[in-house]
Amino acid sequence: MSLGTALAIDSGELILNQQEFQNVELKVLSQDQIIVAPEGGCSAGSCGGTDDQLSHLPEDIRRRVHNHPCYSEQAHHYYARMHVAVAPACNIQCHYCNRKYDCANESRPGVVSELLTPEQAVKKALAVAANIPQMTVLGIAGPGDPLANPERTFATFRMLSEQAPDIKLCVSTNGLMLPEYMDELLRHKIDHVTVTINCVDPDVGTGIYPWIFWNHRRIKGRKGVQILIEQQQKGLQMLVERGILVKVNSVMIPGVNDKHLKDVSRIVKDKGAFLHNVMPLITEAGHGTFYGVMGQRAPTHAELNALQDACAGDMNMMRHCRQCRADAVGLLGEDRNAEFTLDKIETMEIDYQSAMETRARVHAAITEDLAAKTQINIVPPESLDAHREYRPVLMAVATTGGGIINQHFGHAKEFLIYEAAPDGVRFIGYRETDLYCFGGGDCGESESLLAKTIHALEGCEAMLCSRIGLGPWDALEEAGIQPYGEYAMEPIEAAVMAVYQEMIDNGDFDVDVTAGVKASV
Ligand code: CLF
Ligand code: SF4
Repeated sequence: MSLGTALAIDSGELILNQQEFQNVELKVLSQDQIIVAPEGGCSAGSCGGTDDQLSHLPEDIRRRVHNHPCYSEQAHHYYARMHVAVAPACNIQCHYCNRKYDCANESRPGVVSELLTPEQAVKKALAVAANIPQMTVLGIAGPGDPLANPERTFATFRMLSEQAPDIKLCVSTNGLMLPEYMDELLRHKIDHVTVTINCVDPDVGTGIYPWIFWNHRRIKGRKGVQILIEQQQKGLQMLVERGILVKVNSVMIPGVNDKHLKDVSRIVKDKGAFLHNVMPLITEAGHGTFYGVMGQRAPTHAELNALQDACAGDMNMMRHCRQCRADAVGLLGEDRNAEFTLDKIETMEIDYQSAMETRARVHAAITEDLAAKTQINIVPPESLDAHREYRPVLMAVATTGGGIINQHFGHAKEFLIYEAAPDGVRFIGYRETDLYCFGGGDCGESESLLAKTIHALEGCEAMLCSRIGLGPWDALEEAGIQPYGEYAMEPIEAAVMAVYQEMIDNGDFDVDVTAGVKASV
C-alpha cells in the first residue's frame, strides 16, 4: 500500500482513502519500529528525541504509550487527546490559579471551560472520537481537580469505558486524594495518571500553596503543604506499585522552586515515575492570580530548557506539553473544542461501532506511516573536520502534525523547536507566536504578530515551513533567522539535519579550533 496516498495530514485533518485500508489490520509498533535506527544513521522518529529515551523500556510499556500524545513525543505528531471539563471543584489553592479559570496544573489559564455533566461528557467524547479518529486519549484535568469531584469523574470514566472501549483514559490531579481513590482508578482501568508535584520540601511549598482542604477543614501554611506532599508521594508510590504509568508535572516558578525541581525529578524517578514534565509558570496580572498580582515572573525559554536539561540526566523529560485547556480537543497545539459545543453535538448522529472500525483503520495507517518513517535515514553531517567547531543550532519548524513540514509560516500559531548537532537532531520544545508572553522581553500589546513571532523564535537560526511570503522572509533574515521553504512535506528531523549540513557546507561553523579564530564568515 502506498502510504503517501493512504494517509494525508493537512491542517490537522487526517484524510483517508477508504479503499486503501481494506485488508489493513491494526498493528502495534514493534520494538524495532519504535526505536532502532537504521545502521549508519538515526531513525527519523527517534533521533535524540523522547522516544529514543524510551528505548530501554519493556515492549509492553512502550505499547501502552506509543499512541498517547503526552507520554510519547513521537505520538504527539499523529495522535490527539481530548479533555472533558466535568470537575469544577478543587481541594487546594495554588498561587498560580484563579478559580475563575481552568486548573493551571494541567491547563492554561484562559477562558472558563463549558462545564459538562458526565452524560454530556460521554456524548461529546463519542462525537469527537467519531470525527477525529486519531483521538486516542480522553483525559479529565479540570477545571478543578478530578479527584475533588470523584462522583462526576468516575461516572464519566465508567460510562465511557462501556461505550467506547478503544479510548484510553487519563487523569491529572494535584494528588491530595490519590491514595483514597486508588481502587477506583484501578476499577476504571485508568492506565495513565499525572500528579502535579511542585516540591518535596514543605518550606518550598509554602511559597506555592497557601492552604489545602482536608478532612472538612481548611489547613493553612506549612502543615497543609506537609499533608499535600505526603499524599502526593504516597499516591505516586501506590500508582507505581499497581503498574499505572505516572507522569509528574511540575510548574517552574523562578525564585520559588526552580532550584528545587532537580531534586523533585530525582526523587520521583527513584519512586518509579515514568515521565517528568517541567512546565513554565503562566502568569499575567489580568488572570487575577496571586503570582500575577504580585508580579511573579515566568521563566524564560532558556531557563526552562536549562532546567529540563538538568533534570534530563535523572529521568525522561516531556518537552512537548502545550499546557492545554481543561476542554481541549485535537492534536496537542490545536484546539478544536469549538467544533464540539453542546448544541453542535446534539445534532450529530454517531454510529460508534462503525466509528471504531474507522478509528482502527486510521490507527493502522498511522502505524504504517511511522514504520515507514523509521526507514528514513537522517544522514549525519559528512566530512566533519576535527579542527572545526560545530556548535548546536536551534531551528523552528511549522507543522500541523504528521511529523512533516506542512504549515505556512503565516498560519503557524506555534513552532516546534529542534536542536541540530553533529550527533543528531533532538526536540527541544515549542514556542507560541501570539498567545501569551513567555516572560521578560518587550512583547507588548503594540507589537505586530510578525514581530511577536520573531520575538518568540529568539535563539533560532533557521525556520522551516511549507511556504512563506517575501515580507516575512526579509524580516526573519534581518533578525538572523534563515527561512527555508524548500523542505515542504519532508520529514522534520531529516530536513533539520539537511539544513544543518547546508550550514556546514556554507562555512557557517568555520571556526578553526586549533587557531582559535574564525576562519571565514
Ligand atoms: Fe490530558 Fe494530561 Fe492526560 Fe495528556 S494533557 S490529562 S496527560 S491526555 Fe498533555 Fe496537555 Fe501537557 Fe497535560 S499536553 S497539559 S501533559
Ligand atoms: Fe487551581 Fe488546579 Fe491548583 Fe486546584 S490544583 S488550585 S484548580 S491549579
